[in-house]
Amino acid sequence: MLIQMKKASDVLSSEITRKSFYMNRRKFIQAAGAVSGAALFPSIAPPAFAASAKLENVQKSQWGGSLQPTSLESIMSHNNFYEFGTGKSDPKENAHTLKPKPWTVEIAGHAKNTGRFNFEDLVKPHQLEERIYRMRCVEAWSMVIPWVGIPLASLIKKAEPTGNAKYVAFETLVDPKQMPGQRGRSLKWPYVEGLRMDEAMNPLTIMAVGIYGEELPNQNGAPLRLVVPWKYGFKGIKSIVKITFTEKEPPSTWNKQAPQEYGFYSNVNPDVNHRRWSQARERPITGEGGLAALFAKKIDTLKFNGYAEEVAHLYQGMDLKKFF
Ligand SMILES: Nc1nc2c(c(=O)[nH]1)N[C@H]1C(S)=C(S)[C@@H](COP(=O)(O)O)O[C@H]1N2
Ligand SMILES: [Mo]
Repeated sequence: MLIQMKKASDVLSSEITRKSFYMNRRKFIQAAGAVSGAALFPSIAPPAFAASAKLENVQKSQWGGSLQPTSLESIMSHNNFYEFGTGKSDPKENAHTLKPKPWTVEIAGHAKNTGRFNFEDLVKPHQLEERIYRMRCVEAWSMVIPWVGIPLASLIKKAEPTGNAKYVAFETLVDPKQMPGQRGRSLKWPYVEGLRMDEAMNPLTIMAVGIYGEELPNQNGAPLRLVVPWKYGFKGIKSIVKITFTEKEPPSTWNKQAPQEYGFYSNVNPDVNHRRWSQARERPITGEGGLAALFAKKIDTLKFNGYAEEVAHLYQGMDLKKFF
């Protein structure tokens, strides 16, 4: 998200290593840790790059097989997560203080099966799937991310919402000890987001628990975050602790922050510009190296981020310039 225009250096700083290099380095760190204790190697084992756990029994899906995923290094290095600072590299530097285990999620509001659930109990009944999605940030950069997650629809069905449930609201953890950015007032805490029920039930919408076949890195929203690929990235709320079924449209953080710039819907739309910049094109971040990324050719942004076939029907008859 953006209060000011992005600097070119923001992109440059994230393009350092390719995935293969990163993987090898991590294997080395694991080996070093196993033999002699990682503490002996503090300079090569920053906490943000600690090994995460492989996810078992992940099914491939029909989505995104032809897209070329962004390098894991870039996905983990160029983030928006204001709970850890407002800079793109702040989450990588600071998110090691987040403790995603143990984790509980409260289900509340208009549903039969409300209560507080262990993260594992919430996720276990559902089939994990890989979904390779293009993600488009409102700042006009994009990445292709191989998520692992479960359809939000299957989680919602388990909760058994009542007829009064018209929207789903989400909240991120509030704990300034774990999230140092919350000691400041860059945003109002908790970070909150929401979807209309039919958006939440759309098969494209997932709750992500992993990337590249492993548990989510902290900076990407461990242990559980929302992914809505036809909307701008800021709808993808991270480190969720509460899901509430509501009758009224719930508040969303960036809409509260700057209502003239960010609407509730936030669908990717090249025809509706941000008040301060065009949304017609985007710069894909690939992870192919610093200068290459900086001078990477922009591509046209597609309506609904390329997922019009799956979701355009949700907005039939709505004026998308008004409901932006
Ligand atoms: N809790 C929380 N969730 C958040 C944000 C945030 O600051 N706090 N930033 C959003 C924005 S603006 C984007 S673009 C995406 C970035 O996700 P990524 O860092 O995993 O690519 O997370 C979104 N979810
Ligand atoms: Mo964003």
